[in-house]
Amino acid sequence: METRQDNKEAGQEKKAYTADSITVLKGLEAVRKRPAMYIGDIGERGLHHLVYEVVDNSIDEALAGHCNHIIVVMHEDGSVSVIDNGRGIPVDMHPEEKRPAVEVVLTMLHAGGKFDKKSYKVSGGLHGVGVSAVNALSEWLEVKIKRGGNVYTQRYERGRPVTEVKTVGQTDETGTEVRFKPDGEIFTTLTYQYDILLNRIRELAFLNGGLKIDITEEATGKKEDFMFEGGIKEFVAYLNKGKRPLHNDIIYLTKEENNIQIELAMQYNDSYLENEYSYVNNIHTIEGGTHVSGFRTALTRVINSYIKKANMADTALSGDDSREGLAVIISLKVPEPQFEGQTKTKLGNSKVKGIVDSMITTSLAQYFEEHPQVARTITEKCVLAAKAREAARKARELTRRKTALSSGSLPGKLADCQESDPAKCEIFLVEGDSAGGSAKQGRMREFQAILPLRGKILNVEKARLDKIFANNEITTLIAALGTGITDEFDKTKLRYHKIIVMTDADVDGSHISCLLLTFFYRYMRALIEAGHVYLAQPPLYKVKKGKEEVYAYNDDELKLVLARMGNEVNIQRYKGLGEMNPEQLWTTTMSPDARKLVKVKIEDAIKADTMFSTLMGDDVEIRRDFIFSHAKEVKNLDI
Ligand code: 0RA
Repeated sequence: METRQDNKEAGQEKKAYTADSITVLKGLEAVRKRPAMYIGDIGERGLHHLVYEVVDNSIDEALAGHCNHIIVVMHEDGSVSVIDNGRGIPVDMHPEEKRPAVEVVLTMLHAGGKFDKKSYKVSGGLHGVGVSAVNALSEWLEVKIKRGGNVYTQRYERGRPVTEVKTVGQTDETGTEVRFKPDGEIFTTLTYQYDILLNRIRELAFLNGGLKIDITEEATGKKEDFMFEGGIKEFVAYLNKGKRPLHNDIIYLTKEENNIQIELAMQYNDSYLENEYSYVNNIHTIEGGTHVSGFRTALTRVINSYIKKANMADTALSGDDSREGLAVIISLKVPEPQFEGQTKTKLGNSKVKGIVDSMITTSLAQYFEEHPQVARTITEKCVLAAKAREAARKARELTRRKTALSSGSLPGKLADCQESDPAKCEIFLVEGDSAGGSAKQGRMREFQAILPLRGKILNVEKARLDKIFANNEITTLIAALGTGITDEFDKTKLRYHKIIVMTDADVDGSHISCLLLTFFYRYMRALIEAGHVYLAQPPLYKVKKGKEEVYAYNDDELKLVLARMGNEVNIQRYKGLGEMNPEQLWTTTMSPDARKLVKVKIEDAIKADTMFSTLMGDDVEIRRDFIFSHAKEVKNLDI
């Protein structure tokens, strides 16, 4: 094992191998041994997380008021630079550690906490592990600091310093530049995706109004810079882009109380679904939490009290009614956030609910008073939503009598399985009647059910409940699954514990998968959370040589197969499931022994949903990338 002393061969001054530095190495060693514990995973997500971690440090510097520009550069060698114009990490001797402060910051876990500035850092969990974790997981890392008139550099390899802190020049600027190359010994993929970084950077720029963030990809010359003077107000405008806002003014409320900073921006549009994004310390709280429930309670209360005062309705509105067509961003800065839930993205601090509730109640009521026209428009929309909900309930009762939503009889198109224990049952949602036919012939009827879905499925983003209940494909699906939806939804009635979406590996197929995921996310979210929803992975190619037939599920696999089988092979590219006969469909895609399934995670569903909302618009390419990039993810394979 390489030690600090070994470095003297590389021209380094010999340093005492003190107890302290042993502790340091042990800390970084722990990160290298269990990287997933520190950065989530060692795949694409963890890889990108390294960048966020370094950017977070620069954002902290910005939050402290010392930095207004951050630059992210994706280099051709696979390394990434994060450059800021903050104060620069201190380089003077750390009195206790007897090493330059920068070395302490880069080699000690949570060293940031030793300085006064990390009050908004997240303790544990996803973020806030510190730049030292990035250092530990990098093949190399170089830091360049401009501070006190000088330019300093230092290099690390796999977390260990391999040079001293050197003075390399003079400057009158200040700032920090961290360039690192993720370690191939740790990560299963080393390729950064411009779009993934871009989306997070845009989000960070929205959340930190006035901060300029640039991103450049050297290999392609792609470049984008963001600066939103209006912060989350502009975020809401962005969410409502392409929709028709009901009022021009974007409501913006902010307050600081008990060291908790609350910021909220909202605007209604004429659609039927809500777009609610919540953040705590710049972390997307996907699962919501106390801040979100505080906001929702307050919003419903203020709207109901307005409606009552104005005599606009006889009965009180539900929370759903008050949020129909609402685009809202809630962003909090909380000193010691507790994150809970499956993905550790649910805020747990109980006192936050009351603080947010009372802050929103007071300021929104005041806003309504000062903007009577806006208040009127919003509350009228909510009253309409309540009426529509009532109409939907009636439509649903009608549908129920007509189809068999709850009578226990199943739709005719469904080829059900014989097994009655849901835990052993699977249902394949298959695109098109012809593939549906093959699937019916190829399946194991003991435990596999087939539901062919024809044509375009209703985009639930654009439809109100009464329309949803009038859509054949959707009602069939609901009837087959057995759970019901909305207030009737009952997870325990689920008839199949594996719901497998099986579509062609083309643009239309991705589109249908996304629509289905959007539907599950909006109306059967608990099924995704419980891990019941999967994407089937049909092969893209069949390679034949003589009698040998091999399937390849993506281009990388095809390359491997071709390398092994050599020349004179016959390659068939599958354009759709329909090109496979029942037996091939079984062996490649349906048989539990051979198939690859990707379990849909809540974030995936959110992404699918978002694509139909606004963040990605109607860009088919991105949708396809989404499905295909997930098809490559190996770690969630359930074979
Ligand atoms: C410790 C103390 C100070 C600043 C920083 C760390 C710091 C860290 C990073 C990481 C990326 N960019 C950064 N910028 C600053 C305070 C320094 C002072 O008091 O002058």
